[in-house]
Amino acid sequence: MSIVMGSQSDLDTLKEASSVFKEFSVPHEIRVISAHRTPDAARDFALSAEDRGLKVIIAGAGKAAHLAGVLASLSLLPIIGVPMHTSDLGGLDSLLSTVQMPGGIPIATVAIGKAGAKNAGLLAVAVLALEDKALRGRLAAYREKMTQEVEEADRKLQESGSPSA
Ligand code: RP5
Repeated sequence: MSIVMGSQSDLDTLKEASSVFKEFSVPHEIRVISAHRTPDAARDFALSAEDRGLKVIIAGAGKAAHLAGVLASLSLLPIIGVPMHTSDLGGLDSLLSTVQMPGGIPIATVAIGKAGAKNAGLLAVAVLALEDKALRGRLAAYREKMTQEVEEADRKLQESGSPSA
């Protein structure tokens, strides 16, 4: 599993994906590779990814975010794109650059920013879980815990007395 980002400045966001992998004990690497600033490294990374045993690549980038698209153009591995939040356009620039791929070269694009990075991690876990029963069990338990937390929050709210209509 690999998490790649276009700049060191993306790390705070992509840490969310790394946290998910740590929670599920999924081994992973974290790389800074830019489609624009280090195009040769991006190409080498994509062409060697499958031979290195990677199964899914998470690629996060911002602004004219071409990293996920470039990797997807050079690798058959599933690529999950995380659009970074940006100061100028709020991440809409990153989102459109990542999601609007031409037919034939797909990227599974998630939400802008930290929620997207977290979901990228969970989506990658779901892909791995297709062939790993133990991991699938941990994913099911994760979902169940979330469900219980929402039910518990609702129960407490009802006990404290909901406002009358
Ligand atoms: C993109 O430009 C990076 O992915 C980052 O989100 C954005 C800004 O990069 P820095 O100028 O902070 O290196 O390529």
